Amino acid sequence: MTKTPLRRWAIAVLPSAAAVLAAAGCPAPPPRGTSSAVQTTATTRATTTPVVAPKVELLEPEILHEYPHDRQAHTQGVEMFDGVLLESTGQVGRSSLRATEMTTGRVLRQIDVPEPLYAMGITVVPDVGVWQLTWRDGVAMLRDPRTLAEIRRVRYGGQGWGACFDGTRLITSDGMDRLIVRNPRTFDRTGEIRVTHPGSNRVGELNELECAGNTLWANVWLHDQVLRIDLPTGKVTAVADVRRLKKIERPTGAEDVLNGIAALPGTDEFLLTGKHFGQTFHIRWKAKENR
Ligand SMILES: [Ca+2]
Repeated sequence: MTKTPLRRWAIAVLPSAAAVLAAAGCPAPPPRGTSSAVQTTATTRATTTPVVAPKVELLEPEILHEYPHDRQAHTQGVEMFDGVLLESTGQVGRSSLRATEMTTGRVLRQIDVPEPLYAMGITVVPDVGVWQLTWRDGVAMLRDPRTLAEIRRVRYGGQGWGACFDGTRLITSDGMDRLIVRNPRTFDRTGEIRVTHPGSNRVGELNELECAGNTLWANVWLHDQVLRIDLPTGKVTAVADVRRLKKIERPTGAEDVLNGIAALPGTDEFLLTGKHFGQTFHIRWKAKENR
């Protein structure tokens, strides 16, 4: 999309060398001039009060299958519902909500979102409907997840980027370093979760979301990264490098980036796709290999 971010900050979510060492359990050397007595005391304290360094895993996708995806789709969010892949597409005049067949990409149903609205992320709240956000229009649409028909609209402040439902709470992103918590029935804002990374003070531009239990997956806009975030604490617990998918896709536009994450219920597998991608990748995460 032609987004102009509220803030442009360099995102450095890969852990620092110190964090990597800490994550690997390597103790930092004592400061110069530290006496052996102090070291002994520190060691004793460390024994009685262990400090566990937060571990940030480095992941990458293991591709299991590739399915066709509409290259015309300016993907803003995907989610599985009742065996079909729901997809929201953006841009004014080209926004839509679609129900597609996962393995063929065939569009089973589609509702176009009229101008001037710019559709963004989606998520299904069972027995309520599918919420579809808009970017800067201040409108969220509640739709029937089967017919895709609009049920009602609500107004909200700020921008809308991604959305997911964690079983209790509706969670949305607005391109910053926070997750906004909302009432899943009314869309009313009830709080927020600040996202932090143990190895970096820079996390931002969180975009498409996917909830899976206490874990939330979020891609970082324009950065070929997917973050795994612990919902109770807001801490980043893994950084996934998805540059491999771009090498396969060979995108022609600068904004043709990964922007679709859907968990496959009952598995540890996901679907990943993006703006104007020709494929939807069926993946599971694995430890990143050193190449
Ligand atoms: Ca999603």
